[in-house]
Amino acid sequence: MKAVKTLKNIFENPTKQTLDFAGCLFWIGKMSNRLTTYINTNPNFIKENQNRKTIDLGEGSEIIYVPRFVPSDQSWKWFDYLDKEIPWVRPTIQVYGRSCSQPRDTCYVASKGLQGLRYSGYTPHAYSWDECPPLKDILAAVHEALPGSSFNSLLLNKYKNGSDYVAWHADDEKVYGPTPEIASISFGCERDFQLRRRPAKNSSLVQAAHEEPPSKRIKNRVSQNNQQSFVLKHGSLLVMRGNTQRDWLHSVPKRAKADAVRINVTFRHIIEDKSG
Ligand SMILES: O=C(O)CCC(=O)C(=O)O
Ligand SMILES: [Mn+2]
Repeated sequence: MKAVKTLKNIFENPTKQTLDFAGCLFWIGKMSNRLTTYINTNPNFIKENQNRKTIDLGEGSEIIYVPRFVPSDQSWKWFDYLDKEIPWVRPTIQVYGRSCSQPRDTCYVASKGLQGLRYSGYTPHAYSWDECPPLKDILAAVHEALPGSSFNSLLLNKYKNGSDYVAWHADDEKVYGPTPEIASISFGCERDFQLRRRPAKNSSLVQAAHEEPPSKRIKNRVSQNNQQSFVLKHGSLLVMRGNTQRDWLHSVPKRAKADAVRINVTFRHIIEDKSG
């Protein structure tokens, strides 16, 4: 009863301290609302607070992995859009001189006026960003997370189940320049993403191995430094940068247990063709 009387008194005859305290509470409430809105809408903030891992692969190669880059609900909305609305194709490609069906669906989007992309004997049709508006939102989120990036093209992949895959390769096409940054977001079924170092005859690492005593050489051979593996989660972001395409290969291997669709969007920057 006494407490009720005291509260009544405070409301009816507020002192300056009481008013300051109330103002302070109001301000904290307002800031906390703003913070909640910011966290929910700003992917960059999400990135900074969602366990962003940077993996130094050595010799100027680097991977960034953010397991929960896009919140799950938003990721499912984008998954549904991509699954239903993208004009997927399964092209015929050339591998070691033989024609075969690419073991996953694909689509290509690029800004106007860029030089065309060609890989494995296949030249994909370039759709425009305006033909697939949600891709512009995903692109904006990636740009915000990676200051200084300026992606102007996008290769999309759809793996219908664990029998679809991408074989060991590097995205080292000339159009991407010598040290491309490639940002990849995954939606849907989790899949393994593997990296392995390319054998480089003249690399300083190989030379160093030769100079080491035999005991150390054996240790190096069994170490995992030449391989990396990630489970690419729904809504995750993986970035390859620096010399990764020069010195490493990557793949998404077949997985019998992967029984659902995975969609992957990989943003890249195509350099301007100054030759003509
Ligand atoms: O699906 C992935 O995560 C990788 C795809 C890929 O390496 C590529 O499209 O070049
Ligand atoms: Mn690739």
